[in-house]
Amino acid sequence: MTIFDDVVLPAARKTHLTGSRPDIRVPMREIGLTNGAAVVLYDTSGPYTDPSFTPDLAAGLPRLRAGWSATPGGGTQRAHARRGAITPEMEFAAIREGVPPEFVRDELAAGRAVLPANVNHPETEPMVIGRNFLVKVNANIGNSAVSSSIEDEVEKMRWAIRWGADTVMDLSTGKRISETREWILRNSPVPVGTVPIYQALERVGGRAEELTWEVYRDTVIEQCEQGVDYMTVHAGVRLAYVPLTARRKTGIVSRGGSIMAAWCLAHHEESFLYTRFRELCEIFAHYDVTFSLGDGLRPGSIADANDEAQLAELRTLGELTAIAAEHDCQVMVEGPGHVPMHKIEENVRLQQEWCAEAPFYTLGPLTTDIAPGYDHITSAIGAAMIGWHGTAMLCYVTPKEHLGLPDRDDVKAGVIAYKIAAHAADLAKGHPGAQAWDDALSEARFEFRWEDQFNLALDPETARSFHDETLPAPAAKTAHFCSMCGPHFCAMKITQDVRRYAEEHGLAEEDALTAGMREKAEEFTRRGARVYLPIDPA
Ligand code: IRN
Ligand code: FE2
Repeated sequence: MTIFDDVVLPAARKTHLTGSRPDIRVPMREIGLTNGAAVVLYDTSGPYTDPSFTPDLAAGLPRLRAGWSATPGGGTQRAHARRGAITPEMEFAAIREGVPPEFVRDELAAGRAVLPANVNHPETEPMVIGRNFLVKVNANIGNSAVSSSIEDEVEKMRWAIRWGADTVMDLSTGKRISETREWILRNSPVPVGTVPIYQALERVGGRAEELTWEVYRDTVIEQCEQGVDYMTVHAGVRLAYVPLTARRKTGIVSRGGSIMAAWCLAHHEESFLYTRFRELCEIFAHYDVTFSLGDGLRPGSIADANDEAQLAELRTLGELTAIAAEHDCQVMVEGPGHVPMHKIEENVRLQQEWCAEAPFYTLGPLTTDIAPGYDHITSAIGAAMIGWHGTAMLCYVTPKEHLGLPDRDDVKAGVIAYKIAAHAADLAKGHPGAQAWDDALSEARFEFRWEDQFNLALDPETARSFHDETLPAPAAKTAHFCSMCGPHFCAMKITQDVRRYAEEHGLAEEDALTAGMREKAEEFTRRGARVYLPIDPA
């Protein structure tokens, strides 16, 4: 993996929208078009895509929020929102979303949205997660005991946000966990999430039964001090629910969930995450770390979707959401997993009902189990649907899911698949402004502005290289066809011909179609009534 290559996207320029004070500078991505127009897009990529920025991993990113008010013990974003205050973080996030800051404040106060921003992560560019905002995408990175280095993980973060990941989670379980996380945090312009039980388990030599509240608490505090913005806590895996998984087809598939289930069984005791939850709330509130209440009992197969174990845990997550609210903690609730399409909507409905509309954050879900190697696709289908029904953030799944640790290409494939799902959901939800991007791309396509079509694409390089595989000549970039249909059968070209014909002959478009059709029919017969014409060298 090379560090800091290919950072700048073609025809993209970093612009900034300034807020009510000069240090609120919100980065946006402006794509310049060949017709002189420009399209401005939400930008997660941080200073890395700014050509004037020289990255220095050891020094870390500029501390954007340093002069802002967030301090340990100074109150969470939710607490500020509840007393009616608009913080610079809220204003920043509002500008990004194109909504009034009051709206962000009200959604945070209601617990319908979260703004994950640990007071010790000044490098982060504030963003908001909630069903009334753009659907967000999380990319998981992190090493395992058998694979990859610190540089690789920092590069994966940078790579994931280049393609549009809104947050990253560092799920490292291997060597040098703290050090890896420190490098990621100091260089991450997006919120960073973790699952602290993984590191706590390392500290007790991988023996789940030796975990204690104290080991866990100290791990959490260390991560809070470093600046982790949100943490997955599997506090809904209660002792009584573990037997509910016994007859499942795939048992417990959550890593954190299985650790806590093992602890509960070994001690035959209620989970310390559940019994000590209020103490945890105090710690989270002090640093403004956002809860991501883990779905430790999520279904791991189509057969187990929406079963008793899953729903019992969800009810408990609702109870914990209410407790966290008493402490002004920000809360998201995690969801599945593997769910067939007809059972997806129920997941959102029950979560919203039982968890006081707290933002839902789901892993996919995979809509079928038959395609290992393609689970970014099986799950992007579910992600699009669940996002449409109101899920606020989608945790990506890469093609390596169930098979191995994702590499650079897998991270890209996963993020792109999930950006498609999230944007499709934004469109279906009628999010104001979401369609402007589609419209700009469609216009470029219809007008054969190939360069614009590439540059507006989620993945410009791939679009361009696919086109150039068959028509690499520069002249083809202005041609009114591509190699899919060839010059004589391009529907868009024919439509344009019809329109021109109508204009020239003073006809309405429909009459032109009829007249044009007649002419085309004659031409067709004249040319020998063959569908596939010999290649026209002209
Ligand atoms: C998201 C929704 N449900 C689970 N997730 C993510 O799955 C969670 O945030 C974490 O990044 C990852 C692994 O969690 P488990 O397997 O420990 O539950
Ligand atoms: Fe799975």
